[in-house]
Amino acid sequence: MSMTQILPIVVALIILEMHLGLTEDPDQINLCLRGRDGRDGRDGKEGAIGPKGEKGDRGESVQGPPGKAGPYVKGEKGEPGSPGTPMYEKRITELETELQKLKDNYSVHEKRFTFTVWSTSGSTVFGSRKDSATFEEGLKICSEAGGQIATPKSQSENDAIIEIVKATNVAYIGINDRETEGTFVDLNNQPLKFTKWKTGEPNNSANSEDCTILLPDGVWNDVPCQRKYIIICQF
Ligand SMILES: [Ca+2]
Ligand SMILES: [Ca+2]
Repeated sequence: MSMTQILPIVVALIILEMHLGLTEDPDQINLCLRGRDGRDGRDGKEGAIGPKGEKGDRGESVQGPPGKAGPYVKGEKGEPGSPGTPMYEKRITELETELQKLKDNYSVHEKRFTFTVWSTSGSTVFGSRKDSATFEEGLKICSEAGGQIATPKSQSENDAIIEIVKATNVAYIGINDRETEGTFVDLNNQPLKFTKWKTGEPNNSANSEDCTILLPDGVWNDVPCQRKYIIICQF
């Protein structure tokens, strides 16, 4: 074998020896055996569009700041008001009203002072000035004195009225059936809870008896309202 044929073989052995002798690192050995990594390949194509995401939470409502005030617009001038009442005129009117009330009150008491016969039952006071009048006139006499025609609601009140009747003779009481024939009521149109009718009464004699009198013996009789009897008032 000539030198020309031997030399490549020697060089190859030397290179092999260099790799085997210089490093024992397996990676270096593999590198020598596998050669170097190639270049990175090109980027791939874009993937398909993914599914739609879930609906997000509802946004929070936030009130904005107030707007600017509108423009000032002057209205038309109003009509003049009615003149005011001076304070002293107002006070005079108030005093006149109070004076009239006092006069009315005094008038009631003035009439009551003219009553000459009195009796009582509990807190109820009966009085008469011995007027003879129709039932209608009697209503007015008692009203002007601040009362009503005497209307007994118990034996005690009936007895108290009898005291006056004995001194004045027969007197009206407030019992009547002017509204409904045969249905006797008091002056407030309330049904009676106490009665003291004379035997055979009320008989509505001649179909014309709608008012009632109290007789001296304490019993009642229906009579025509136009007749005049003593008026007894209660307060
Ligand atoms: Ca009658
Ligand atoms: Ca009668």
